[in-house]
Amino acid sequence: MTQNDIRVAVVGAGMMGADHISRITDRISGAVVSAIVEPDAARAEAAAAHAPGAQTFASIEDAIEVGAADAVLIATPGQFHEPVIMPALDARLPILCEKPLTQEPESSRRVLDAEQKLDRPYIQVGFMRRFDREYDQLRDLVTSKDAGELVMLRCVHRNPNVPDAYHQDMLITDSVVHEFDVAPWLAGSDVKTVEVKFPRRNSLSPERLREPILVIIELENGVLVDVEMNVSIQFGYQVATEAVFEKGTARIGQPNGLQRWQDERVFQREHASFTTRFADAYDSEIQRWIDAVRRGDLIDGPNAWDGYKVALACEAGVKALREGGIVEIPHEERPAFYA
Ligand code: ISE
Repeated sequence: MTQNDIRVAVVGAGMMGADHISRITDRISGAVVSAIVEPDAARAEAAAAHAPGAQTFASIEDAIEVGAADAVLIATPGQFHEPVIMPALDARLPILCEKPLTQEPESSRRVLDAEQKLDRPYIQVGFMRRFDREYDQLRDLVTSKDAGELVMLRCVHRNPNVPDAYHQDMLITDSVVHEFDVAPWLAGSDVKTVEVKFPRRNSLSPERLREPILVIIELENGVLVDVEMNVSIQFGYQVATEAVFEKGTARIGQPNGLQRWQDERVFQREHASFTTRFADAYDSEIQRWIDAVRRGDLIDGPNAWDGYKVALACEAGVKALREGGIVEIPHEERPAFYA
């Protein structure tokens, strides 16, 4: 640790929190994990083993009270985000909040209201796909108009399996949440409507889930996005997009690396989890956030308004999933505070 290192409190030491703790300790420059906030003592202790010198706390308030951190990284489940964001905002600490910002538009609005009382945005939302090199290249292609206007995005989002706690609505709130952020970012336009279709059910899905699903998203500029959301595909983790332009197409997220031919077969490795598929994107996201905090810009990525728009899209998505039909989201202007 150097004197100028940003002291980060990581809140939540589950899978994502532990991943970020190792990342900050081993790969990020200019930052150190100074505090681990986790009510489960055994979990906190296990996480602290990867963060030399970090103190452990049962609540964010305790960590703030003793001035244990300069910035806060929130990696708890979504329903616990607001109670951590509010005291951190009060203490004027820059925040990187894992997706979602909060789980419903009402709580996201409360966060926006609290943040807009400050001088500028303090909250960055952890939509890591925006930091993936190929997504970035695709966005450049869209804005360059080299292939003409973008007309469609065809997305696949496939998980080999999901934990027991994953329930039906999470197809939208935990998984398609990423497309609700990244598709508008790629296409430069907000979500207008959401519809969910059910193909034949995968008999290998856990009994509580009816999936895969096909989510059809219309953006305000007319671009149509379809997402195959699949959480029992068994073979591996795959997130890919084909963009259809007026004069051509482009694909990202194709398998890469060594190809092997043997015994009349062709092999190529596929990811098993988002932690490896997006490892470089997470590294870049956290490094850029730390650099922004050190510069005094505080954030460098999706802000709380983006998080709020995604919460609106998720609410529409859950309604479409439960009740069917095409669910519309009323247009709202982005406040100048979040320009
Ligand atoms: C998980 O929570 C994530 O955020 C992953 O990126 C996503 O692919 C997965 O479906 C979610 O469960």
